[in-house]
Amino acid sequence: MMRFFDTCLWSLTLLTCLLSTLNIFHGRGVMAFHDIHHKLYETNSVENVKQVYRTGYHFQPKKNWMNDPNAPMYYKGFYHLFYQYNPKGAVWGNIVWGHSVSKDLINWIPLEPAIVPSKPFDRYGCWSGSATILPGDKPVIVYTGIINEKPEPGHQVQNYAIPANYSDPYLQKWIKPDNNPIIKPIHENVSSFRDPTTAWFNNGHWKLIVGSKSDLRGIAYLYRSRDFIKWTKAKHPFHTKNDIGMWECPDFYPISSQGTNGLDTSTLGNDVKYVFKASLDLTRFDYYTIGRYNLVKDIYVPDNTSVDGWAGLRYDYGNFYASKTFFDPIKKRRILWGWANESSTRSEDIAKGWSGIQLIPRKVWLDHSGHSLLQWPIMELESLRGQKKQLNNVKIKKGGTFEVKGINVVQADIDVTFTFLSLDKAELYDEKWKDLPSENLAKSICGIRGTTVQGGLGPFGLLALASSKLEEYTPVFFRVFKKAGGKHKVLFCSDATPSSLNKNEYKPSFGGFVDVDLREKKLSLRSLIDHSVIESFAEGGKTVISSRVYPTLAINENAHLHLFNNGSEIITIERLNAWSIKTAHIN
Ligand SMILES: *[C@@H]1O[C@H](CO)[C@@H](O)[C@H](O)[C@H]1NC(C)=O
Ligand SMILES: *[C@@H]1O[C@H](CO)[C@@H](O)[C@H](O)[C@H]1NC(C)=O
Ligand SMILES: *[C@@H]1O[C@H](CO)[C@@H](O)[C@H](O)[C@H]1NC(C)=O
Ligand SMILES: *[C@@H]1O[C@H](CO)[C@@H](O)[C@H](O)[C@H]1NC(C)=O
Ligand SMILES: *[C@H]1O[C@@H](CO)[C@H](O)[C@@H](O)[C@@H]1NC(C)=O
Repeated sequence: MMRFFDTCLWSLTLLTCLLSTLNIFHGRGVMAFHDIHHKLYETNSVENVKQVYRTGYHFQPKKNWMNDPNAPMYYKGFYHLFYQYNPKGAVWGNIVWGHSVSKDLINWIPLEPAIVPSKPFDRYGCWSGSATILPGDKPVIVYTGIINEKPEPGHQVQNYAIPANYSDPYLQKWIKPDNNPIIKPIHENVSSFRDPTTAWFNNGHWKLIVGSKSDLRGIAYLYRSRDFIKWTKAKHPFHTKNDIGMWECPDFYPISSQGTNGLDTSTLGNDVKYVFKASLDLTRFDYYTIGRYNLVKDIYVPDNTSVDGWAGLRYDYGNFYASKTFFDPIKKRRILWGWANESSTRSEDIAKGWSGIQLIPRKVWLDHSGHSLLQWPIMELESLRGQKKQLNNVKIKKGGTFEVKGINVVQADIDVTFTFLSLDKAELYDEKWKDLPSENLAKSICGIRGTTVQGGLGPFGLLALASSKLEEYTPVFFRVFKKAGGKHKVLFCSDATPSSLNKNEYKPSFGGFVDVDLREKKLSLRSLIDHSVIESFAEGGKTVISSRVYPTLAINENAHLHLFNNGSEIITIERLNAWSIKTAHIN
């Protein structure tokens, strides 16, 4: 019964409390409760049911299902975010374009859905798309319309929409002209032909790409237009790769090889490299390569330093999909939006009345190696920082933990630098691991070793959303390995396995490697914690992992935050800055 009281003391409503109690004692989903007390659930508004997992500063609609971010842009003083939205429920379906605007990318004003099925060319759905700002500050959206439910998942075409009133900075009304669709599949697979990108301009043409596949070949088709209305398919795909599956939500943009500023999508130049990203339908991760744009052939060619395939670089090694970038002309940066789906069950999502969040927008730029990207939460987030806790030079021995107190640990921003005296104790990298599937190598090792197998240099890091007796916690940590030949390999994990006593949730041990020079004997970590999401950035954003977690005990005042070390090398918290993050005004 102790648990009952722990859980219930802070409870928003008795119902919330009963729901979590049922979870604890029966290890069953909320649905069990829902089944038995159907009436009770129905008479309560969504606002009262199971809202402990709603985020305080991550974007989400008031209720219902959300997936891909669409057409992010800046227009006349406002940032716009559109998103795939089901206005009728907490599961995927009835897709329209939800719409919100913001002055700072953190606080959002909700508007009416901007694009909804209404015409023959989008009657069965308005799926993902992108915005392009045409000369004269004229935004245009290109999106995928579903014209028939068959063949599954729907017959897809590309349409455009323009603002009804360019003087309205909210861009509330959009017109879908009758000369749509502007791009139709001819030889392409009609049910795998979607998600047009932002267009770029060169050689007298607008160009955009559409994601597709043929059998297992991922394909980005290139289309060209002089007037944005009449589009012609290029002879060669812009990029293609076999044995990979459908490319959803492709994204293509230039990136400066110097500095952290972003570039407008149409920028070409000597100091410019390019990023190509695809969301892989089969693995459900966003992969990117860094490469060149061959202007003669009008094709993208990844650098030989970028792995092009399932084992390639990911923006994020956790819950992160269908991302999209845009160029912010005000702060001259490129900003990345990504969707994090729920790791709870469908019936739990229905019971809580919502599903899906957008992660904090990230600034992206090229690492000085030129081989990978760096990502960092936009600086505007810092305006929500409240109470602060600082630590310096705290040493943690093997098996030790150190609790960070004095901030609101369920809505927090933690920035910490770990140091150690030597690399000598790093544990040996097991050569047998070469037999693990390469696209999931880091994740597998995080799962095999976790935090409970004690190591040499690591595991060390944070125990986020921890309950008082560590019945639940989400560790975010490093483990350093020594390979034959003396090279080191740094593993970064965000392990949802111990995060919740609820047995129904998806609790993966997400992981990625961090390409870092350890000569300074330092590793840094920043984590954004927000009730049911933990977004973690290793080494200034070289490797990022977002995890969705649903503790049953470690909620609100009952949650704790610890630093820990489970390796024989003593770890020093050289510096820790931690802040409570205030609740943003979101929709
Ligand atoms: C267009 O938007 C402006 C600014 O919001 C508004 O003043 C004007 O009335 C709108 N025009 C129409 C035709 O709705
Ligand atoms: C076309 O796409 C559909 C939907 O994913 C798939 O079932 C079908 O096999 C695809 N056809 C080819 C030739 O790839
Ligand atoms: C990779 O490409 C660079 C030039 O872009 C070239 O100098 C280098 O030899 C290539 N490496 C391999 C292994 O092909
Ligand atoms: C550290 O390792 C010990 C021994 O395996 C284990 O009991 C303990 O739970 C570990 N600590 C963490 C935070 O996982
Ligand atoms: C998010 O949910 C989990 C658990 O159901 C699935 O395993 C993932 O594939 C899914 N991710 C996406 C991008 O849909």
